[in-house]
Amino acid sequence: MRNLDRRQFVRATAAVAATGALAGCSGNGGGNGNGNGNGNGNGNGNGGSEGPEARAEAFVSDNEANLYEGSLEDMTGQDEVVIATGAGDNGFSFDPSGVVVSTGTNIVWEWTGNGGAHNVVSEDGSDYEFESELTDEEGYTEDVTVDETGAILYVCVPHRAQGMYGAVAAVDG
Ligand SMILES: [Cu+2]
Repeated sequence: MRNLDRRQFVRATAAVAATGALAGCSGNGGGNGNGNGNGNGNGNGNGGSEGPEARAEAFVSDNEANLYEGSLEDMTGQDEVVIATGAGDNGFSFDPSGVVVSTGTNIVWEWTGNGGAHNVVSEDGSDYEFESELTDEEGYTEDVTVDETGAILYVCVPHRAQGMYGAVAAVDG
């Protein structure tokens, strides 16, 4: 599912009808207060000033994702990409944790059985939204096909504090 939500600002035009002079009596005019109180500053959804790769990189970098070493792994041109879920020495990693794929790729998270129970849950700002089962079953899989360009930004909720984050950037080609 692709989240196309884009914040729209509805401007309350204060149509003050100041022109009714001919009506003689009146005196009361446009008392309508503008009602747009949306002061939220969440910066996503602005028409692509930052592409999927930049957003994916920033996400795993900012969250200090385990096994992320400063650049996304290029796995473009593949029909399917498997991300080990429960990788690394202690089983608290996604491997690869940061990856670039082509649109149309099926992303498969495959549980290793290590590190306890994991899940894969999209975070704010992700263009794809999903939540997997929470399980420790070796060989369990979840998958998402990325049909459009965008970033998948996700976390394993139980191991957030251990740095179990990951990101996928889906690009054309
Ligand atoms: Cu986990």
